[in-house]
Amino acid sequence: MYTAYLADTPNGRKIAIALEKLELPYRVQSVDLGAGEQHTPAFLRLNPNGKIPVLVNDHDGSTLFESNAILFHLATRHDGLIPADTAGRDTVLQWLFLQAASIGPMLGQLWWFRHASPTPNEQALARYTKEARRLYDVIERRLAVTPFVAGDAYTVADIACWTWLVTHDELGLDIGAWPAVAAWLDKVGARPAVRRGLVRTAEPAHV
Ligand SMILES: N[C@@H](CCC(=O)N[C@@H](CS)C(=O)NCC(=O)O)C(=O)O
Repeated sequence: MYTAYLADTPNGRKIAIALEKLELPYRVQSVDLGAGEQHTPAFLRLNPNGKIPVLVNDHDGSTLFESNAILFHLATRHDGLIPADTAGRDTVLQWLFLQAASIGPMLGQLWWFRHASPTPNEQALARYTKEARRLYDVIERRLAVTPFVAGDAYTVADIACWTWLVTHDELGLDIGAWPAVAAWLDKVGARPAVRRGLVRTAEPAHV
């Protein structure tokens, strides 16, 4: 049994989607980011970085933070979300790092300057819109040659990228500019485990 400390955000949604796909038992512990629960001493003991998600293995008490580290951990211990061969795993890691290092931070900044900044900042909006568009271009080029982000099979790299790239409307980006990404977003979004994971993340109080 796992306890997943989550909020209904792109990085939180990843974990429930993976746990659903792997059919692992877990409970969602909702973290109220608006109330600052991620900064409490109890939470900082789980993640000194003060961010969700965190996954606790209730069996041995071990904890993991960083969403893509959690995805990789789960995928390498259970069948179904990563290739068995080392070259295939390298490719998955490559896309997981790109998501964590670029897609998450750039789209996250764009969201903040559009929806949370107390003062308008046209330069920041222009900069992060340009960089977000460039990253959609990167995934468009990739999906023009492979059906999934890391190659022929659906992997944790798709989960990591999907929860972010699916937020295009909130970011003011017209997905029509990226037809391969749009088709992949629909294809991944229709997967039953993705739908279940989104429900579990959105309604943690009920589970
Ligand atoms: N690189 C981290 C980023 C985690 C992250 O930014 N989490 C956000 C929610 S998506 C958060 O906890 N924000 C609250 C805060 O920064 O105070 C990961 O992939 O887990």
